[in-house]
Amino acid sequence: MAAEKIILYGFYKSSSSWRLRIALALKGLEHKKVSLSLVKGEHLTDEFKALNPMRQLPTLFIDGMHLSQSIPIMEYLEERNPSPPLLPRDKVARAKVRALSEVVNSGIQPYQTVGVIKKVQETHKDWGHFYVSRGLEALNSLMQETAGRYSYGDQVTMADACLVPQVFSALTRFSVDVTQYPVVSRVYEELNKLPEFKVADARRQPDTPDAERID
Ligand SMILES: N[C@@H](CCC(=O)N[C@@H](CS)C(=O)NCC(=O)O)C(=O)O
Repeated sequence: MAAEKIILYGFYKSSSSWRLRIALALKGLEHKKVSLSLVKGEHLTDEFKALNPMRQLPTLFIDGMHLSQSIPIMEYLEERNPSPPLLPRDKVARAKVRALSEVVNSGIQPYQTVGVIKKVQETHKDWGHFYVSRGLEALNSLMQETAGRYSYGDQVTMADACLVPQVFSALTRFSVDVTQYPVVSRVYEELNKLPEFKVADARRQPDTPDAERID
C-alpha cells in the first residue's frame, strides 16, 4: 500500500509555514501543499478550526494525524526522520538551538501575526481578554483528547507548569470566565491541590503583597 501523502496546510508568506517548508525540504520529505490565504481569511473557517483549534497556519497532516504548532512539528519530524538532523547531538547545544527558536516563535512572531495586527488596529480594549480566551478555548479543545488527571494523562508535565500561571492570569487579570473551558478548569483545580504547585503559587511568595496573600 502506498504511503499516505504528507499535506502541509500553509500560505506562502506565513513565516511559521515557511519554517516547515524548510524542515520538510531538509528532511527530503515530499508533500502536497494546501494553500489557505491569510489575506482572504481562509484559515478562519470552521472546517479548518476542526484541524487546528487556533485557526493558525501551518498544520501538517502526517502519519494519519493533523499536527499543529511548527516547533513541535519540527521536533516530530526530527524524531521520525532523524537524518539529516535539525538539532545538534550535544544536549547543551540542543537547549541553545531550542532557545534561539523560541525567541522567534514566542518572542517575536506572535506579536506580528496577521490576526494580532488586525485586532490591534480594531481596538486595544479587549486585547488581553480576546487572546487569553482564544488560547484557552484551543487548549480546552486539545485537552479533550490529551487530558487525564492532568493536561497530558495522569503525569504532571511541562504543559501543566505552563497551564496554571496562564489560567491564574486569565482569572485575575483578564476576568475570563474559565468555566467555559471545563477540561482546563478541572485540570487547574486538580493541579492546585499538589504541594509543588501550592508552594509555587504567586499568592504564597516572599514578595507577595499582604493584600494578595493566601494561606
Ligand atoms: N506558534 C505557531 C504560530 C502560528 C501562527 O501564528 N501562524 C500565523 C501565520 S505565520 C497565522 O496563521 N496567523 C493567523 C492569525 O493569527 O489569525 C506555530 O509556530 O505554528
